[in-house]
Amino acid sequence: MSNDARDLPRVAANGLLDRRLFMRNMMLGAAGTATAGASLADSVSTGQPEWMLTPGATTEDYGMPSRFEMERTKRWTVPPAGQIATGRSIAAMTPHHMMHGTITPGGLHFEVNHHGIPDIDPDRHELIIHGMVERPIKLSVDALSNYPTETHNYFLECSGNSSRLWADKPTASHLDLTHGLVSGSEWTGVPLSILLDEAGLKPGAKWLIAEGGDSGSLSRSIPIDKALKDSMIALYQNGERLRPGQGYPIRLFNPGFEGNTSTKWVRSIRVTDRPVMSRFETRTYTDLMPDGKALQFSLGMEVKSVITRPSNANSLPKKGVYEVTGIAWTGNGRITRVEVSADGGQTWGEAALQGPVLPMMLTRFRIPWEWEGGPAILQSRAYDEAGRVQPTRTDLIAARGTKNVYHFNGIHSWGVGEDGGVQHVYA
Ligand SMILES: Nc1nc2c(c(=O)[nH]1)N[C@H]1C(S)=C(S)[C@@H](COP(=O)(O)O)O[C@H]1N2
Ligand SMILES: [Mo]
Repeated sequence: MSNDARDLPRVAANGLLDRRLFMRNMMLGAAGTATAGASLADSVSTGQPEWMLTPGATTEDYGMPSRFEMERTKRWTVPPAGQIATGRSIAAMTPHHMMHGTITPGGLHFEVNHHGIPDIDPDRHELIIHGMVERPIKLSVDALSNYPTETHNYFLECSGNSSRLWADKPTASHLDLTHGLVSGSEWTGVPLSILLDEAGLKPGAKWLIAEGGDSGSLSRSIPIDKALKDSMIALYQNGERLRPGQGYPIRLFNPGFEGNTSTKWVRSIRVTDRPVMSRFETRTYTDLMPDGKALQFSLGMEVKSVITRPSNANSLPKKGVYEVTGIAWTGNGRITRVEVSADGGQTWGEAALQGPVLPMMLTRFRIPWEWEGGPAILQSRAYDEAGRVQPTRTDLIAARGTKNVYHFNGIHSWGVGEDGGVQHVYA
């Protein structure tokens, strides 16, 4: 095989290479340094670090990540960790520049808590299903745990994710701040249809109002069709019980819908014939259009993607071949294709998708790219099985104006400078 990147098959301008090159193990410019055989063997017998000299720690009841990882792999929190919230909400953003694969570790899942995280005793928490039902039911967490469960990998995205990208100028340079309010997990829970069936829906039941057990009890109205299709009362996340910030001990989970409908710490589900018009669906979470009217119940999340590496957090140390990778997702089902551009959207190359590609879950994409040392603008564009394509920022704004703060799904651009620095730009 040739060692010269110039011989590698190009699929788009400014250095984008064929996605199949990874399978042929042709990563050039990799970081490993070759040392002569003899000196390498020496270092194995002489270079013993202190942790090899005495027996190590014992095991723990509940294991934690390495203290080195705890130190460097952090969510971006607002307000910063340890400070007292003065505003209404507290958020934590997933550091996607440090993530690989598609599952977000529990401790790094994003969080939006409008009224803090309640410290709920699972033995005292109950879910009540009432309203337009034949038989209202009350379920303890224990009782819920005995129902049949389903397990699915799903993304969860706050509709306010990427809201800064509506601004005139690229204000937030960091990936955490622009795309940190989306995460992916394996969720296990009881299908809501089973519980609604047990309660028995009365004729005319069209919506349900889910209310959380936090002090401000966030409530949202959810169409009954969605609830019967694939909503669940989630108990487990990535095999363990939900984390407190994710709704411990139980949360509603509406796959593909905007995050705020997935009521955490859920304690009441009331079946009704109409939406309740709670403040979270009138004052908050509506989308103001250019004509001054507001879209309401814009519940589904649209097709979207972002390059997570390189990003502002990883500049390019030298010319060479790099993996450009990122995540794509859509509330409409599966991602079917992701393209990457290195010239600001003039030419595009198809990225490889990491399988299995699951509906309403993060899909990782990657493509090899040779950075020749000149300026570049890296972008990704996702397609889904509903035939939707991620719009350019310009097209999105032409359609929706800039009065709105939610549901930004436009193409994101990373500008690469001649010094290898990477920064968020508008292209
Ligand atoms: N009870 C309750 N549920 C809630 C919230 C909340 O503040 N209280 N925040 C909502 C918002 S705005 C989002 S985006 C998601 C975030 O879920 P996560 O914190 O598990 O990522 O939870 C939703 N459910
Ligand atoms: Mo949200």
